[in-house]
Amino acid sequence: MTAAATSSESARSGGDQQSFDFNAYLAAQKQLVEAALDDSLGPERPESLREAMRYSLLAGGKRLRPILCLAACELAGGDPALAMPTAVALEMIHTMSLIHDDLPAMDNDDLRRGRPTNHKVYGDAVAILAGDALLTRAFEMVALRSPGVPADRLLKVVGELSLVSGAPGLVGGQVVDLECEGKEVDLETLEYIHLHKTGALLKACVITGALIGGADEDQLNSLRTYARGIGLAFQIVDDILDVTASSDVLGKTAGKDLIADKTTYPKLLGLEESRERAKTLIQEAKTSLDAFQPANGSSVQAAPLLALADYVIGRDR
Ligand code: GRG
Repeated sequence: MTAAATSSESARSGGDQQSFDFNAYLAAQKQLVEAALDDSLGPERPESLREAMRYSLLAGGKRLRPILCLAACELAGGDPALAMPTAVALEMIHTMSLIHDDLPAMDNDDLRRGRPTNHKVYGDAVAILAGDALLTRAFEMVALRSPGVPADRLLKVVGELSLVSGAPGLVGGQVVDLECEGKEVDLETLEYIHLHKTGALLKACVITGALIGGADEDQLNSLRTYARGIGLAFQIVDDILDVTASSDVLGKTAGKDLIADKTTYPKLLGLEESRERAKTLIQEAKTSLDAFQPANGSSVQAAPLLALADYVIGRDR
């Protein structure tokens, strides 16, 4: 049995979600992910680039994306250890997007994951290139460093990663976000931005994990609904935390949306309605996992993804 599979199973002491120890699960998965991330960047040259890549990739963070990928793989019946290179790839894409998002030409931020942003330490040029190298390394992780996964599944994973990284995903969402700066934005446009900037990558985490685990089309559709719900809810909570939490707790500059007069869910709906909307989305996401419940009503298989949905809404950073 693999290390990744063991940690997930050992978090369950009984047959239902109540007996699933989510904190133990999260801590164990995080530890596995951190080790895999550390392993993913070898003694490559030039040293300056390697240092800049490691600086942001190993700077901490919740590691929600790789953990979602591992959990979806397991839910689909696969060995989560086989999904680890893809989980690492997803965290690399996420980290790349944070490095680029923080650049002066984009959000122009000084603080990320509790430390100075990549460009503040290494300069704009190296920060851009470190992001580029992480993005391309992500594809290498899937195509060249995923032993034991059938090639047809890896090809589908590469397809998902290329869609999410490009115009139909992160880049498209970021461009619309930049174009909307200083303008009145309606709820539909806000949702478009967040489904592309934030939701698309969370969806890719769930779908790639499930593909590696061998999910069928019905299961993938249920997981798409799940991922849409947690993706939007994640961003609503992010907008709420920008107003309610401190920079110390967040590890990034709090209150930036207000200062930049950005359209956010709290700005459009108010704090209370935003919270209600996030709750509804999480409930819908959890319901979509009913397709995975065994006939006896036990939620044992879906326990990690159900608990991760609650985590998305309950998080404080
Ligand atoms: C260059 C191909 C290419 C793409 C980059 C810059 C960009 C295009 C997109 C921006 C995407 C972005 C930064 C979205 C924000 C997503 C978000 C809410 C991030 C915070 O995620 P957390 O809270 O962070 O999970 P940690 O640090 O915990 O991982």
